[in-house]
Amino acid sequence: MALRVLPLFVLLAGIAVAVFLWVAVSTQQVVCPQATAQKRAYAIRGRWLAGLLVALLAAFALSLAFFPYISATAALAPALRVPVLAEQYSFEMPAHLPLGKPIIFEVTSRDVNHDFGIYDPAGRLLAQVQAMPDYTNYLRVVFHKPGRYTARCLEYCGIGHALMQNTFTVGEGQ
Ligand SMILES: [Cu+2]
Repeated sequence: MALRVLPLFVLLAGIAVAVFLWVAVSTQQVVCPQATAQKRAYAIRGRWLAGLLVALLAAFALSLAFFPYISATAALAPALRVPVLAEQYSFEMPAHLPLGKPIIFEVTSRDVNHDFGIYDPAGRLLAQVQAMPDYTNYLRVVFHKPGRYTARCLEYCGIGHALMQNTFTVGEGQ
């Protein structure tokens, strides 16, 4: 077995040594002076950087319209402002809200930290925000379906937390 492997090893080792020798001999002469190579490399790097900057600026400009904060800010102006006051263990808020209009809930708390979570008529969580004492959080919502919605507290706030909820209707007119 060892005798059959030996010729193959010698052949492969010979090829490897030949490659090393070829590289060593062929790089004896300086093909390009160091200063010239460096200058050329810096020029290539400069062009790559310029290309990259152009590509990034183009991507930034093209994606600016999809930036979420801009649409959110633009939508703030014409909205109906609805104050919500959370307290142990209820929410003080209107019983009826309009359909299809932007609403900004101004959510705060009278006592401890609560959470104002809005569930649609199918029981899915639509939006939520913290209700904090001495601080107002703004929650923008547009209701697209009429029906009975439920606001639930989503942060443990005391012994009655599990019962802390309120319902309101969404429909035409307000
Ligand atoms: Cu709670």
